[in-house]
Amino acid sequence: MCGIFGYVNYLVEKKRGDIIDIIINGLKQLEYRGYDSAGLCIEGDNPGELLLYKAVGKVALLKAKVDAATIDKNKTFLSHGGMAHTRWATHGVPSERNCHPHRSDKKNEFVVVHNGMLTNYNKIRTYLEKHGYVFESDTDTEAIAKLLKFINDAEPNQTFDVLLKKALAILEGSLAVIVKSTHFPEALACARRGSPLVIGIRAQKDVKEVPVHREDIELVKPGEEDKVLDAIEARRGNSSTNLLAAGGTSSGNLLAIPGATGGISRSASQPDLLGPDPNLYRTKSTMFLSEDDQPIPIEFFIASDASPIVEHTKQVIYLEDYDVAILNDGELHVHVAKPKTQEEKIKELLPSPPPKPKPEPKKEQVPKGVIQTLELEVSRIKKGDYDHYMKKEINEQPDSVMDTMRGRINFQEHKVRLGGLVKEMERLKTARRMIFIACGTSYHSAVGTQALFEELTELPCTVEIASNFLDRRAPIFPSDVCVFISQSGETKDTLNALNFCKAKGALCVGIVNTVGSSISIATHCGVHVNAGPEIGVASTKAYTSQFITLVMMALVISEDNPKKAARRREIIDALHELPDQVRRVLALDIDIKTMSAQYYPKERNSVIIGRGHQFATCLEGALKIKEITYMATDGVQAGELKHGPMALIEPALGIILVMTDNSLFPEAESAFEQVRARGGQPIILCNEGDKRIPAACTPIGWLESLLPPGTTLGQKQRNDWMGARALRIPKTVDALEGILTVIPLQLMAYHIAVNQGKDPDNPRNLAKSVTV
Ligand code: UD2
Ligand code: GLU
Repeated sequence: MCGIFGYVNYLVEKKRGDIIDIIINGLKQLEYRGYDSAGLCIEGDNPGELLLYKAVGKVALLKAKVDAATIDKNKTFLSHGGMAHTRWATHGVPSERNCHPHRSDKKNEFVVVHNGMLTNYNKIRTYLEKHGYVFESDTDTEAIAKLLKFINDAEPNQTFDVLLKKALAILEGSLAVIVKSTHFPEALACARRGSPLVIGIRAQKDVKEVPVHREDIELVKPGEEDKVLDAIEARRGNSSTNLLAAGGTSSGNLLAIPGATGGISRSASQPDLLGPDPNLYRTKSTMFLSEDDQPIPIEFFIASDASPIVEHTKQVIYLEDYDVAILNDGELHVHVAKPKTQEEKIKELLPSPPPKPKPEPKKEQVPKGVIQTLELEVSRIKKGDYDHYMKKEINEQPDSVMDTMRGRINFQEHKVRLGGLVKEMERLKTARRMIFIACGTSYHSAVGTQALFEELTELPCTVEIASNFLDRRAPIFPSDVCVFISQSGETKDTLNALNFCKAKGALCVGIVNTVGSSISIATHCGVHVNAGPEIGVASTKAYTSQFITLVMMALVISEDNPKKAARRREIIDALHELPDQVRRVLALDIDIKTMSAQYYPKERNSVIIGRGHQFATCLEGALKIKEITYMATDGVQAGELKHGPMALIEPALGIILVMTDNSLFPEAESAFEQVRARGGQPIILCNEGDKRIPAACTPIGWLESLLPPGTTLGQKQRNDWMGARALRIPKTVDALEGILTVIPLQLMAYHIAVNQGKDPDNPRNLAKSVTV
């Protein structure tokens, strides 16, 4: 995740210094999205000239660099387009070399800022390098700039939107981009697929809608990049016309965009710009003209979220996935460049049904192309619809778990590839034992995957708390693999343990979220978990991503063992389902909120009980509750109940019992009986549809939803149901249950803290990364 900001003024005279201020101020407000490095692109003194500035670290350092630059800050521009980026590295360490904007060549023919991750950029890079394109950074982003130039070199004179759409069809992964080009000196192009982008509009006239063009595209199939690039290369020198606009839709042309109209015109008003789809929301091209048909002065603000835009304008348009927006000559045109879904393709083959009346758009749906008015406060926008970063990050998990697996798992072929481990695979596969070393939440991710490592690698696997490991100066040998897990990659105890193990000759592997962090650099090899920046002090999405990374690592190390093939397949299939299942778990939020209020109106000691794969969830859930609610909470191994913790059980104790559907269910059931026999009133965490869960374990919210409209449960009935409740989550393979079972506990901790008036983002006495 990173922040991108763009600013365009058209017929609004601005000094260069003012333009820089607008862009830098905008970028500063996006710094929470990443601050590895910052960069800026503005127009130079000569037509088509672009100036780039870059600095490692925060936006303030970029500002200092631009302030010191010998450029005329008083030069005025009637029209100008500039853009900037604050980076959270995913590809290539934080450094000036990897800082955005990235360019196609020394002449800056195409300059790009990008938020997201491309998974096939290496293939594109290799191809382009073979064809003489010289890369200057280690980033994935640079491939976009080089690819645009490659397409343009092969077929010059294409419109900006067509060029961008062709590049997007080849690129795989997530992106939000802004592109500037010397070939389109007055234009700025942006596109979104998977990462957010919003455009603010400030004009002297009330612009209510913008033109939308629909063009279907065919995405290049994975593995066919070279074929498509060859096809483009073959056109080099052949034609100076735009094959696409000329209707080149031969089946061999994977980039064909049937019905494309060739994009926007460089003149301000051209009536026939709209794409061929008659059902799309339409606007008149006069929308950017005054009553006497003159172009209106206008400014556009493009950003990763609306927070830096609201101070300039409240009129915004949110781009959707597959949108390409072209800002040119004071106009904004949105091109919807979408691949057809299987369903749409099938529909086309069927005889057309009688036309249905067009459904009214739902109240909350904004028709495409319509400009919305922001009514939110800035602080709210940064956190999206959430009051706290913690809640936002919990809710980001369907995406973050996907990002962790992106480009690493081939679900069709049941193959996992962790690029970061390839060079040490031999040592990993021949290790004598594996030791996982970490602190806090990261430690729990190792506890949660220890059993799977033991099962798949058939090696002794131990899990260590870094400080305790160091206290003991435990024996370490060159045949050991030591795995260091840390969200920030800066955790001091973990780093010290790493130095200790390195000195003993062990292979040191890092599992970190932050590219370029000390642990990432000091380890021999490792895997970035790619969960995106985590701001909430209590780790949530980093935990589930660490968990998945460790699962993938176990799958990779055991790939040669035929005895494990079926199990590996089962797990890979289950990983495929995971993002959607995470979404379903998040839908329990309302029940969890109600339960938290009923169960924890005020402070109450708690235990979370489970066993097997679930023990890590108990530890991590208890840590979440401790961290942000300050209630004494313990994660208890169900097998240990009778060896002490049972003494705590009484009606006043908060109890959460994990009873998921796996081979240890009978043991969990026995723990339930023991707890109930002593008056305990547990909340049960179990699987959807599991009929063995006692009938009384039903969430009140669900029960109430069954009542006739207008009726509610009486207090007595409520109390009767209070004894035990169940939260039902989707079923997955046992080794992955910990990812789904932890989420209700993250939500529970969050709601308890909020109910009790505590700030979950700033728990007392804690800091995000412990570097001392
Ligand atoms: C890497 C590259 C990516 C691209 C891709 C091609 C980065 C951040 N990622 O993504 O640019 O080349 O490969 O497939 O540049 N590492 C450590 N310790 C750690 C974490 C990582 O040494 O704690 C090393 C790792 O061994 C590798 C590099 O950092 O050499 C990148 O790791 P990754 O997990 O980002 O690797 P991958 O293949 O997903
Ligand atoms: N993948 C790009 C990079 O590493 C963009 C990352 C971001 O979204 O900040 O530079």
